[in-house]
Amino acid sequence: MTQAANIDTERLTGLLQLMQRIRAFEQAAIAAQKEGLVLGAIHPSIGQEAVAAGICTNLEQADLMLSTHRGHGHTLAKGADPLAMMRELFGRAGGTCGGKGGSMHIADFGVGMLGANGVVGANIPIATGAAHGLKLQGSRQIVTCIFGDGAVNRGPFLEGLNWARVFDLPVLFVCEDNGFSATTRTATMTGGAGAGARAQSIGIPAIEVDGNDLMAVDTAARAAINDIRAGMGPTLLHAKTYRITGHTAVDPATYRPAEEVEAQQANCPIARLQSALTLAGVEAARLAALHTEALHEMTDIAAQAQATDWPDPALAYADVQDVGNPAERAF
Ligand SMILES: Cc1ncc(C[n+]2csc(CCOP(=O)(O)OP(=O)(O)O)c2C)c(N)n1
Repeated sequence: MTQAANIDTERLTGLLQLMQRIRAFEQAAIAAQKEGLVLGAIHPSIGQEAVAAGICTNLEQADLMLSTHRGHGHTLAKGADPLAMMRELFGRAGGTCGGKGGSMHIADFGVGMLGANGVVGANIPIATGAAHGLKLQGSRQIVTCIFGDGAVNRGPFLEGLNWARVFDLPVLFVCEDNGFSATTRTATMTGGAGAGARAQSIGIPAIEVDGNDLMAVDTAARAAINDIRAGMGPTLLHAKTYRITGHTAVDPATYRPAEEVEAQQANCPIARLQSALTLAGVEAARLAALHTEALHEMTDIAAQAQATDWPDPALAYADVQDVGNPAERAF
């Protein structure tokens, strides 16, 4: 009650709107996947929206970010255009990567989004390298690197965090811990206490936060980002959350009990922030309108993406790393 009375309702309503837009984008993408419109897999982050919103609201547009195979929310929260993102999922012209990358490779350098990454943990050393570059340039920008709890069990986690500590690099590592590594409970394959404990063993401060509590993520991220920008080197934020949908849009997620998912639906960050805002006096009708507007916006965006041309075949080899005649070499 006390906390609800003191909150900045305008700012938090804006963040609720962002979370609704992220969820609606993914719901539209899931519907499109079922119609066969999406090329390649998509990995929804439904239930995890507070991590994206709570962190990105404290970043500047020039700050850099790297994400995972589950990166739609992070990318939208960083400021990418949802129509360009949807076109990318549909493989169309005007997609963030010209329709060649798909869901797992969305990048938009214009808003500092250096890329989602389908290789688990591979974004960590890339983020560290980007942060090293910023430090050498004397920039005030920082890098945020978001990865899942499964990535903590891969070598690049140790390598990237160690390098970041040794060179005091401006990077916020975020373990977005949804409890699962694809379809396996991460606890069954992780020694010790996981992300935070491992970061601390390397000398990196770690903060654990309820990743379904937007206000808690916002507060923790702001403090960490201020410290990093002030030159204190890396921090790790361990945000505990839950993925309500399956691993991919077509995964029925039979590896977990229905009661667990039901309980988590009530605990979802959107429901929780809505309750807090209602308690603080924001009209229920205003909050409900955010939901409806987001659904309309993203349904319309999916229709626009579907109506967009396919990319010009002449551009097939533009902007790809391989030069010369890759098709010939491949066969
Ligand atoms: C190096 C590598 N190994 C395995 C995979 C297959 N894979 C895709 S997602 C995933 C689980 C990753 O777990 P986590 O980082 O916790 O993310 P989550 O999907 O649970 O959100 C795995 C093993 C991969 N993409 N890359």
